[in-house]
Amino acid sequence: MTNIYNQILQSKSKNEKLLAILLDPDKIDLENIEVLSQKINQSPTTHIFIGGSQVNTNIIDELILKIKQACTLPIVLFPGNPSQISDKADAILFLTLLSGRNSDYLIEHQVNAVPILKKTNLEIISTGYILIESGTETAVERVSKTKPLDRNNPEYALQTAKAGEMLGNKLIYLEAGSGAKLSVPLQMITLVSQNIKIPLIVGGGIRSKQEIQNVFNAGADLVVIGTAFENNLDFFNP
Ligand code: 1GP
Repeated sequence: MTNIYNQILQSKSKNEKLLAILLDPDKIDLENIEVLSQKINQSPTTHIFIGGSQVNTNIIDELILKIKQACTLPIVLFPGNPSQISDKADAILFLTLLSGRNSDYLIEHQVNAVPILKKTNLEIISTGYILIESGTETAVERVSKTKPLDRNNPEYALQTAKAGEMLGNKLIYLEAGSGAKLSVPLQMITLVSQNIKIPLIVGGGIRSKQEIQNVFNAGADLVVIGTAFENNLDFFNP
């Protein structure tokens, strides 16, 4: 059995930063998986996240199996809803949208996911997911029908993250939304990371290697890159 969460904890204790590539199954051409996997293998990526707010295609199983042929990195589901669960992955971020007040994304989808998860051996990692306002409406906001938190109120983001930690979440994910105009403010990342004990994931709108470094320096333990790599497979080239 894998233990991806313990590895994340160990990395955090050693201050080793982690980097996840987010692959949206809707945007991936299965014919290109070999090249994509090769690029990932040549990059500093430590985890592959799979998911999206609204995945329409039904290729998640095939996508994961193809990646696994070419790549040994842990594959973690990052699902927008229970239809995106695949037993071919290694783990799942079992998300609850703490910033929103839509009960579907707070608990309904999670209840519906249980019978599906029971048939898998996925490692389940309880994750408090917090959407931060990022300049324009993002897919998460649209699909979840929730409002993001005020980007100028880091204290409230921290209060929300602390609630997740107290409820037993094992990770906190500060999310600006895929393709976000503005990424999560560094000052907010620092305040949250300094006041929670569990690892902190940050993603959304991070477009350069310098920005990744800034987000790590601010206190993120794991950074997620989706759009920047999707648009340019050579993103990580020196
Ligand atoms: C989205 O945080 C991830 O859930 C990645 O966002 O596509 O903007 O990199 P980007």
